[in-house]
Amino acid sequence: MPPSNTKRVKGISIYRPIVYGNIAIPIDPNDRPRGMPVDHTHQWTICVKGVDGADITHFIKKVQFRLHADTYPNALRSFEQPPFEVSESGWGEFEIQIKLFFHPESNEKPLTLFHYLKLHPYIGDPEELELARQQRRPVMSYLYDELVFNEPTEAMFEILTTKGTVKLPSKNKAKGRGEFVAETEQVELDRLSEGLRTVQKHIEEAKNKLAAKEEEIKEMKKLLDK
Ligand code: SLL
Repeated sequence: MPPSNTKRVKGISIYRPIVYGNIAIPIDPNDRPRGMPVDHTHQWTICVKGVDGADITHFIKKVQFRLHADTYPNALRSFEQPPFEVSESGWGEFEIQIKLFFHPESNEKPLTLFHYLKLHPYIGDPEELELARQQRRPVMSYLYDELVFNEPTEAMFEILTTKGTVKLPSKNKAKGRGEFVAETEQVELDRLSEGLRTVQKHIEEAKNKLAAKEEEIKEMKKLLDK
């Protein structure tokens, strides 16, 4: 019998990390991309993706981004394949509704997330912010989140535990459900802390790079002042 789309696996939650948000790059007025309206100040991309390029297509079927309908034509942008992202240009910040659709096996309703498109740097040392603006540094606003499949359907449990990066050793197949679940949870925990460590490492590396660049800028400024 194929695993059920309705019967749920009791007492278990499966987490899957995602990252969503935007990067915005200020347009150089002296090097404006051809055909771009003169009032557009930024090019930006909003996306939903897995951590470290991890596949999310085995649980996400479709992603819809709802842009500012008064100013963007075809404000609803849908994607059924990765990359789940919209690249646009514009002049203003606004809230983007992101709707995630799951595969029918999951029997889950779509999930709506909100992301405020960020174009401008606001927080930080005023001098640094001014410098960031002058140098047209890219602005980023991303969020790490975890989707929780609470008591997933048997079919979704099967998908989540066999597709993507979690591969259960085949010896599990012969076991009773009790042991199977306990081991799966341990695999999940290991995976999550591994994921968290990877994200923390990325943040740390990005911070170090930024600090080094800022140091370079300071040195350059000193030279200029001489
Ligand atoms: C507001 N926050 O509440 C603003 C809306 C909309 C930004 C900002 C459109 C670009 C284009 C654009 O940048 N919209 O005209 O193609 O009023």
